[in-house]
Amino acid sequence: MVSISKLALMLVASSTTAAAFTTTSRSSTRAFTTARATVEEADTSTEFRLDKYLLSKKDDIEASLKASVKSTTPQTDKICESMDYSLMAGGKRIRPVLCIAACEMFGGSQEAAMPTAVALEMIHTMSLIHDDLPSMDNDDLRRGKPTNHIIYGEDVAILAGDALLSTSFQHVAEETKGVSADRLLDVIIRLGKSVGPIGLAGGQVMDLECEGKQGVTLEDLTWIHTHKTATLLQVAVASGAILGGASKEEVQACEKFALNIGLAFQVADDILDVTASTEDLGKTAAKDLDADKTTFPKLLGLEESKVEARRLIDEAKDSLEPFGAKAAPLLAIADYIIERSN
Ligand code: GRG
Repeated sequence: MVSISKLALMLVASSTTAAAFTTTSRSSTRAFTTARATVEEADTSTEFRLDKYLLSKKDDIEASLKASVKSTTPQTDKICESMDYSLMAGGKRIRPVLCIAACEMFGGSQEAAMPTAVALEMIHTMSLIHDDLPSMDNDDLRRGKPTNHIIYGEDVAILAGDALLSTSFQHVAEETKGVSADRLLDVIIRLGKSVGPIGLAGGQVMDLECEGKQGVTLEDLTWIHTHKTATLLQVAVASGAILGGASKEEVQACEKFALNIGLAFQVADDILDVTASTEDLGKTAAKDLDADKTTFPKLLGLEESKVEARRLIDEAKDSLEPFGAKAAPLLAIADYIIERSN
């Protein structure tokens, strides 16, 4: 059988132009606590304390997210409240942390990466708001809270997602300091691609088309999740690397790492959908079964999915070997991605 990571590499190569990739909960406290619990169990085998690392980033990320959406006139109070509601609803903040960790691996500062880290979380939050809409997954629970459209109505929820998306680009362009214009442009182009037809939107459309369909293959599933899930994690790591001053070859190594952790992230998500409770997940459990979706456990079986997730993470970690001890945060986050409980 062709491995998922090989399939993904082939699919990325065939669905993007050569320039595309080569030129180049319930509350946040709970999410970070979950990471601590997981890592403490693994503490005997690693000297790097991911729990401490995540906690050291948490306050700055949360504060930057909070400051990024502010109503400036009474007329914008409602849309900003709706944007803030979902952005500040908690979540693991994996994408911002990946971006900052990758930037720091190349000697860049957290400050240089933070506007992109915020933008990534805005884009991710937009995708969650839209994913939960009645016309998509039709869910009423996200991050342990009622979904955006349940609180603000479908019309405002759509617009809050749109506004988060456009604000994300404005935020990166306006707030990034101390980075050359060509590196910043590279980051903005990658962010744009990650949301379009060869990113979130394309992955979601293919996902909708496959819902309830028989004969969905591992290749179809890998295409969906490479674009719907892995791409944003890939951009998080690659952007951080670019902002930190990485060379083209170093960015490519980071992309390989991130594609594999992105796919493993989705395999873990599919596993959690059938093994974890709604309470633990902060979103409706067993949703994939109810919607008759093809998932990795459905195609591979639960145990084989766990083996595949571990294999993807091990392969991902190999890509960071050239960076030695400086890769410790990214390596630990990679393990956390498949050991997490929500
Ligand atoms: C409107 C242009 C446009 C695009 C949106 C709806 C959509 C298209 C795409 C769906 C993308 C999606 C929801 C993918 C699932 C990815 C995933 C596994 C999300 C869960 O991420 P976590 O676990 O969530 O990091 P938290 O809540 O911790 O942040």
